[in-house]
Amino acid sequence: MSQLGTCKTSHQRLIAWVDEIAQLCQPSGVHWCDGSQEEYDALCELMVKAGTFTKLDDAKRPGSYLARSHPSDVARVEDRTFICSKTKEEAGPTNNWADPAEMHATLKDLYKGCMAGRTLYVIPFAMGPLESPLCKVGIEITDSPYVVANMRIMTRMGQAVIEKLGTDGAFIPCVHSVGAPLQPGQADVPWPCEPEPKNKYIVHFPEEPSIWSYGSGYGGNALLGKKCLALRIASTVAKREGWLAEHMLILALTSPENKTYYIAAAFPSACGKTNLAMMRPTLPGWTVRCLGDDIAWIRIAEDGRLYAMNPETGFFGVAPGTSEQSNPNAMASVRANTIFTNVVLTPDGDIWWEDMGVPAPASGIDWQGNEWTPDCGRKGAHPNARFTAPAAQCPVIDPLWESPEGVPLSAILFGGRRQTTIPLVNEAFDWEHGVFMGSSAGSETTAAALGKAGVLRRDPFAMLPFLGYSVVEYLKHWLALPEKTDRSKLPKVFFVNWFRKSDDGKWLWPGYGDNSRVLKWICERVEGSGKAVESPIGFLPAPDGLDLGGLDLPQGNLDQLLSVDIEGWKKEVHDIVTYYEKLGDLPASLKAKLADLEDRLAKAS
Ligand code: SAT
Ligand code: MN
Repeated sequence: MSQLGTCKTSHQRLIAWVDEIAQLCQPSGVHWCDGSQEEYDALCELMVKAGTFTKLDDAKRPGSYLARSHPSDVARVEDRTFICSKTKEEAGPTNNWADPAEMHATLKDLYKGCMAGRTLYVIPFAMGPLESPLCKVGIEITDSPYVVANMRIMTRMGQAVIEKLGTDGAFIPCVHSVGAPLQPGQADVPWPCEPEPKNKYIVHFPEEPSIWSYGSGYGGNALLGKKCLALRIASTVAKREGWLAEHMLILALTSPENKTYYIAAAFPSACGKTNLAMMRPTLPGWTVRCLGDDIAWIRIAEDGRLYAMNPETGFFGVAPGTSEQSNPNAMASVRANTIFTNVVLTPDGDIWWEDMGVPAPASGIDWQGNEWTPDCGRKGAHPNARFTAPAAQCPVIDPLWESPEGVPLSAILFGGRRQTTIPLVNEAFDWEHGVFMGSSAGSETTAAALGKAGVLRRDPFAMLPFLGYSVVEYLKHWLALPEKTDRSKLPKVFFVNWFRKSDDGKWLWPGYGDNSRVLKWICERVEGSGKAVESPIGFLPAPDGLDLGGLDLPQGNLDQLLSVDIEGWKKEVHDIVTYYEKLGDLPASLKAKLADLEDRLAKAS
């Protein structure tokens, strides 16, 4: 087996593990990644030759590439995602559980010779700044150069991580294969994968811990630092060690008085975390800076407050819908050095997607590699098409985004896509009520996971697909925070919904930069000055509570956005009751919050 790459380690356990996986997977060579620009460039060139990457025009999109996936491999596969804890109870009522010994046996067969004809890449990566108290090191083995290139953008990767490990540092082993071995002489395809859904596996062994992913090369299925390590495995470690690994953006909001508030927000995939995280406020004098758009690791610091840190170094954002209007800072972030996956290639060597805010090219090549015109009746980009861009390229990246300690949170937001019932914003009565709000959050499904889009599903804390252990234990962990710190130091909790529609299907709220109006009210509530009214579901902005200056919003829209639809909420409660029953043995305090809500709604009608 040939040995490639310049990365050097004297970590014997690591060397032995890589040997063992190489013996199992039988690659044609092993490449230890050093994370350098030269290595990145060489891999990109290799992928251009293989047809995986198309180099974009250097004048239009410097240092950037387009990849097209196999049509079967376009999103996370939740029903092929497994948590293999010792017992089914530990995985809880919302996860696919499989017996660890049986799963190991299945995987051993699957991985036998699975890298034949391919190079095995060893990716040393860190989630979190290397000096952070929460930093975790993973080693991803993969046979996909596309994964290596994406991991270099999304994580701190290469020689520095090997140095941090030294001769015996701890690492989380992550094994990934596209599951497409090559017979001698067999030609490769641009996007190798295992097209059969039932042969894909995204497997977590939380006790070891280790991660095994087979058959997909796309996003969270394959970039194992992201959902697999930084959420599923990290959530189990966090529970044990007393911190939180959350599916949250982190932003800094600065007022005209120059006071900065740090806010974390949990929304499900493809519900606008990236847009909110780097929003350009329409309110004069307010600025938003971005610390992260997807994942927050949160710990209680010495001063008793919750500090949040982004473990990633890039954005893996949804392309369609991203425009100068919806997210100018994302558009600036992807101007160069970006990998685009499943978008349209334009005749002048640039990219395009639906709702990009610029006219569609007269013709192009769609995400499946076919000739495409705007009137052909097909979408040019896949709805879950993505850009992978370095966070450092974001014009409003916060100066503290790489702070090892993280930033102190003033507020936590939950939200989702809800066309009806849920108001624009409401504030929890107290911490436990906030946890109740997070636990019962619902959202209409999106293209980020395979399956039907637009169906309402409960997604507690936007963590349903990302929890490494039982949701019941997870909710207890959140409820226990006031025992670990002074209650008054905890962030205030809010629920937001930018996605309300009128009966005739029109958006009631403009969203995007105008969401700064909601954030301003949230800051005022944190300060104790915001005007609010008490309602059965929490505190709502008073009729004159939101700063709507310069916004031409019909009064009827505002009334719907800020009122409690009692009948709608009764249905909501009914749905939550059914969901809670499915979850089983939930903490009494949460059930009490649900009963209180039911009482208040009954009294209000
Ligand atoms: O594919 S990812 O899991 O990385 C994106 C998402 O669903 O949030
Ligand atoms: Mn996400």
